[in-house]
Amino acid sequence: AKNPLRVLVTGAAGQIGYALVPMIARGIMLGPDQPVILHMLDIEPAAEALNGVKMELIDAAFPLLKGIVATTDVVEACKDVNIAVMVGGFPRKEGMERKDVMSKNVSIYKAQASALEKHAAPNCKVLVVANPANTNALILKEFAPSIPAKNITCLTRLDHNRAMGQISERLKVHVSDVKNVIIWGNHSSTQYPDVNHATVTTSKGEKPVREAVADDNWLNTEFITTVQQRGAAIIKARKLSSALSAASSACDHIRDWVLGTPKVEGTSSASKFSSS
Ligand code: NAX
Repeated sequence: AKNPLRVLVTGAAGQIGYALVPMIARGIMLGPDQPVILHMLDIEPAAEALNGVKMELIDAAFPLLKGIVATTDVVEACKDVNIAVMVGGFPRKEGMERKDVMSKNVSIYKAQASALEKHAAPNCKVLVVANPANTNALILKEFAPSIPAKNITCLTRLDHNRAMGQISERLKVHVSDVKNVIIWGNHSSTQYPDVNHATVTTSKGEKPVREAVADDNWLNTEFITTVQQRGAAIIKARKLSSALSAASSACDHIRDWVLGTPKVEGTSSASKFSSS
């Protein structure tokens, strides 16, 4: 049997955390034969809620879940982790300026970077989900210089999956038949979902997406804005931001990174260098 991997989720008492931790414990992130130990970090005001999540994880009796560390102590949370999914952060609140959110997150990410730097397992892989994701990843890289830069990434896979979802809906094909979509740029409304290399498999074989859609106007306008503004559409509908899709995409991101992608399929992952 494989040794368990330690997976850190920060902000684990939040919305995305609540969707993400059971996916990890079920083997969706690292595979059905990979035992895991979950490390969950949140802040003091959320400590009780965090303990509630821990109770539910115990109650779910996951066969792959070999241990749970639920804590508000960043050092304890980072100890020996192999994978770190950084979901916690300070959200932008009404009346706050972008620079205020930035400076709050700079201090959070500085502290968490130092803890990972000192206490994480060598070769720890980091995925930043919390916005501004690219900036938070950059701060993490600056303050955790011993973690190889290539091990620090942030989430664009949700945008990638959203783009594939729109093509699949439009062409009435299954999403797994759409391949090689690319997301360029930041996780924000300035991103460019690129279907120029994408293909779709239908009963008549494989075709470029542009040819199959046969509507450049839609691909160049509505398709792009729908993907760019999907997050806002979810908030409008749910009165809460994307959570299950974000959690699922975070699993896709790590799974493809650790276990590899099928030969012919592309994926999207942002690094701190792709800024807007
Ligand atoms: P929630 O507000 O539900 O959860 C955030 C959690 O983080 C809370 O439990 C909070 O107590 C905790 N937290 C705050 N400061 C912390 C700290 N210093 N250390 C540890 N935990 C801390 O937000 P949720 O909906 O889960 O979203 C989390 C983040 O994901 C947000 O920044 C959001 O903007 C970002 N998103 C990024 C996406 C992407 O594709 N890159 C998409 C989804 C999501 O909007």
